[in-house]
Amino acid sequence: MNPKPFAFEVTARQGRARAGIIHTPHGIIPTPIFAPVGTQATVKAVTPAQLEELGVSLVLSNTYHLYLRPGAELIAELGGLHRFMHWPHPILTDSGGFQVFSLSETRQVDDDGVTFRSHIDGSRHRLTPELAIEVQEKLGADIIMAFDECAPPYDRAYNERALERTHRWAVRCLEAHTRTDQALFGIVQGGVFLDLREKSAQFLVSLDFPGYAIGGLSVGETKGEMHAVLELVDGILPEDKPRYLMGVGTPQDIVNGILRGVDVFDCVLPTRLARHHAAMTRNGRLNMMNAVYARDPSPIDPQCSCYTCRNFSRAYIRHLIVAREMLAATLLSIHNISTLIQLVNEARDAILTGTFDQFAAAFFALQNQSNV
Ligand code: PRF
Ligand code: ZN
Repeated sequence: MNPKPFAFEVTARQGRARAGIIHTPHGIIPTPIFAPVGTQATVKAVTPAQLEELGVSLVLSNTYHLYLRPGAELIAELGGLHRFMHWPHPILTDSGGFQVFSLSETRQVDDDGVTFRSHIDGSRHRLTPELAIEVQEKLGADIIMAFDECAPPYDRAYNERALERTHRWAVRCLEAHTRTDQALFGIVQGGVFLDLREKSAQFLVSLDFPGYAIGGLSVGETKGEMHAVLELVDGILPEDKPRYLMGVGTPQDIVNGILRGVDVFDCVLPTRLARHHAAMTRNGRLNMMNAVYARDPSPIDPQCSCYTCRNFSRAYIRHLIVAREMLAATLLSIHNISTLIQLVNEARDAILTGTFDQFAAAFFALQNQSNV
């Protein structure tokens, strides 16, 4: 038993890649890990029992959405988020900063916080670092996030201002945070500007967070710029703390992130693509509505061991989509999440056995093949 409610150990390394274990009050998270997103306290179309069968060890949820509906007090009254959504394993909540900026049309940022209108009913709200922490304490996730401002990646002046604000907010989040059974992660920002990223990482390291997220990536910058930021930040963040790359989730980005020292990923991609009839495989996406699958008896991906691929044909899944049956979204979500879980599991095994270089080379060779 680990005496501390939250701890991280690195168990193997290969180059910058690391395999490790995050200990939380609701169980362990082996890393590298992919966390599916349950924005509204549900991973869309998938039950917790199905997530368990998939081997999911961490689910992400959103402060912004749950604060607006049904409200943090209600969730606290019903025993907290784990109990409310019947997910007794680790949960991470995002702070709401990013969602206010991406979902709410009218919003005003000032040094104290953000005023915005609800995307649900247009009502006016104000989120501050203190309130973001208060809400996350009521929800009760194992890992909670600092309240940050994610600026457009190429706007230098905006990034400078947003960074100062994000840093002051990080200090206020630490001061507001009282629950000792939750780990509060700081978020590195700074757009594509390496000097700002360096400043941000160094400042947050000086505050000694139990873990660090890298925000403001996968928001329109190039892959090369994302990799440069990850490499820079990898050299500054402490090796004995987990690193979380927020909102990143294509198979390619995940392998590239692991290669550059990232431990945790989350993304809506597998579940969102599933609702748009797309199946993710390691060498590309398949549109399962395509008529070529009408009589295809094979599974989506013959290499995949998920519940969907073990039991259902492409023809059946196409039929469900064409007939507008809800099970289509469930079976595709299961397969897509499983693809990413199997990917990080194999990456972890490869790091543990010292074969990650070969694993990554084989993975990228497959990409090149499928693109010709
Ligand atoms: N900040 C927060 N959440 C996020 C991001 C961020 O920059 C991103 C960017 N990819 C996704 N989710 N708080
Ligand atoms: Zn599958």
